[in-house]
Amino acid sequence: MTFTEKDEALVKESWDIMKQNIPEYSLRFFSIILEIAPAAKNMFSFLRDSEEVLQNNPKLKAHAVKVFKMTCESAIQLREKGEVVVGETTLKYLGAIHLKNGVIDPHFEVVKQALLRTIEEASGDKWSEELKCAWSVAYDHLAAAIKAEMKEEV
Ligand code: HEM
Ligand code: ISQ
Repeated sequence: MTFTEKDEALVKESWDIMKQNIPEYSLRFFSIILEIAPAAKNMFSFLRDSEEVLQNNPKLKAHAVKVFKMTCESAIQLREKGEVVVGETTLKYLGAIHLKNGVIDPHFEVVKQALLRTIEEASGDKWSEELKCAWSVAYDHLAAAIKAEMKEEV
């Protein structure tokens, strides 16, 4: 599938909406992950180590934002270059972090569903099949790059 200028615009537009309320959407994103896979909670050090409720967790917010931002950047790259190029060190680092925390392939589907649902809620009547498809494609490319790196680490 080619990633068109329109796809890129769709992704950027919904990211702009999300940016207006980062605390709400990052919390929502994470809550949906835990709804689908409650056991995932123990994987996140910022939850293990703190008694703080999700709402006030600055680390959660910062992490969730990175995930959205990276997916958004991968959309831009897909359109510009036709592939996702994450910096070599970043990718190695992400591969290692996820491997270390016990992330396995099926988890990526959970995070994908949570990401899409968050965007669906955030974008309201702007939500469409096209928008969903654009984010899915961008996410899948990014996820594939991280998964590949995780396999190399073994
Ligand atoms: C950490 C991105 C998929 C679980 C991180 C970090 C980023 C990130 C940026 C923070 C690294 C740091 O700054 O220290 C992504 C992206 C993903 C993805 C872009 C998909 C395309 C997943 C999946 C899981 C997961 C599928 C499984 C539930 C974790 C965990 C950490 C982490 C447990 C460590 C958090 C901590 O304890 O500090 N991820 N991630 N990630 N991610 Fe992901
Ligand atoms: C890290 N990796 C994937 C998804 C996440 C969601 C919220 C916080 C951190 C995350």
